[in-house]
Amino acid sequence: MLDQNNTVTFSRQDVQEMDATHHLHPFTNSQALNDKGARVIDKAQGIYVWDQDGNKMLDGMAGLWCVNMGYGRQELVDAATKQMQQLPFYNTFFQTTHLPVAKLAKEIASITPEGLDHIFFANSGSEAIDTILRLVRHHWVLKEQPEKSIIISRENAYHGSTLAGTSLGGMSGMHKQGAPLVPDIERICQPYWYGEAGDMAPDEFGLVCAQALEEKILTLGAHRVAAFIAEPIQGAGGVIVPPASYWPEIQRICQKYDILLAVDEVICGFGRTGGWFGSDTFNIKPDIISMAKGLSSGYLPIAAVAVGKRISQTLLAHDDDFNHGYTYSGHPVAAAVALENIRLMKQENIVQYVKDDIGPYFQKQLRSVLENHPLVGHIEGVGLVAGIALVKNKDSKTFFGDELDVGLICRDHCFENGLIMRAVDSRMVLSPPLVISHEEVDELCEKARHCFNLTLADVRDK
Ligand code: PXG
Repeated sequence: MLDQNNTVTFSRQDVQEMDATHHLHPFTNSQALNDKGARVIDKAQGIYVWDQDGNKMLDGMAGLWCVNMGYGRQELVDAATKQMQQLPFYNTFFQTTHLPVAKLAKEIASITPEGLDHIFFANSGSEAIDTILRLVRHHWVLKEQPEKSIIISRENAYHGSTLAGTSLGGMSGMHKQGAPLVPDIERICQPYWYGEAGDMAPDEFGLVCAQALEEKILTLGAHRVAAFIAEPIQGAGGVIVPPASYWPEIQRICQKYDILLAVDEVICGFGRTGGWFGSDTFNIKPDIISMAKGLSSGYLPIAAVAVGKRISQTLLAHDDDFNHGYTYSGHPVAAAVALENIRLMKQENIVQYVKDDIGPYFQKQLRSVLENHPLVGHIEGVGLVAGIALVKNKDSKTFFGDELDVGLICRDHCFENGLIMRAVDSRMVLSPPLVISHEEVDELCEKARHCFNLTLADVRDK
């Protein structure tokens, strides 16, 4: 079709047809999607997105946990344009560098936890995780302890979907596909207090879960364990916030047995929890961290691994190559956008805003508007991330059975009623742009309550 200016326009049906015929979506049942037709997202501004039918939706997920500074930031567009004109691409492999990547490495080193002052670049969180896996194992080989190769992670963790990410993650649905997985990976329980603690108090349960790491290390032998990897708060697992006792005990155990502590900051990084990193919020002292998503507010793909002194000194002490890297490691345009994104975050004092102002307000409003709803069993969260457990009976803490996907029912009501919320089984999760205002938080909570009512009407007698 042609519009008045003789340019080709596409209807929603055109887009859906091309999509159904040729596009394989991530984490999607393509058959079911093609019967229904994908929702076509057309434009975005601030914390809102519009579909091609003109429906406006409050994006309670910041895209996919990433558009931290909100949509439509002209400064980020300008940074990309300028860098594309100056130098659209050059690699960083063969003893070359460029200003944006060098500046970004310095900038990241200045905001990461103490000692993490060498930065390796990648394009996605999954690639950053692969980098961590290879780097920590390589570290122990260089230290002449090659038998220290096992990495311990957690059930229900998400560390991306490359083979290393899938293997380190704790998602059983992923493990079944594309196996065999990477060897020498072991898992321990997750610190999911509301769902799995029984009668234990939060701090008691936090200690039990952390001590599962010690038991695992003792079973395997500390001389065989390279690292422990975990997200500060599990994101894709349903926003699981560990009890306060958990991280200090994990830290103690890693120190005691000389195990590297790798922290996956792909969701928690860049202000989400009210610190630059989740490690700041939980007072974790990691040896290595991954970051992606919020690094560029999702405007371009870029990820990084910040490497602490223990590992970087080992690497730098050896006169040899680290044989690892991606064509687009430190892509100049993505680096320029990330730099501008961090500059904007600082200029707008966004981390402080999440910590002292909008984060506490969001957590308070969620509880005051939603906690007494019959479907809501528990709300947990920190800063601008939250998970809401939907239950069949909140007094007896009875969960819905597998035959009823309450999360998907709720997610569909949200989409139909102008709110984007993600469902992780029966948990609804929220991670809105960090620039959200007080009025927008109120709107989000009211919309969520309305959608919970619609969901309740659907599931009441089931
Ligand atoms: N680590 C963590 C903690 C993540 O949340 C990755 C690594 C991988 O990043 P990339 O950029 O390779 O996707 C992630 C990504 C969801 C969802 O449905 C979550 C993620 C990605 C896609 C979907 O919640 N997190």
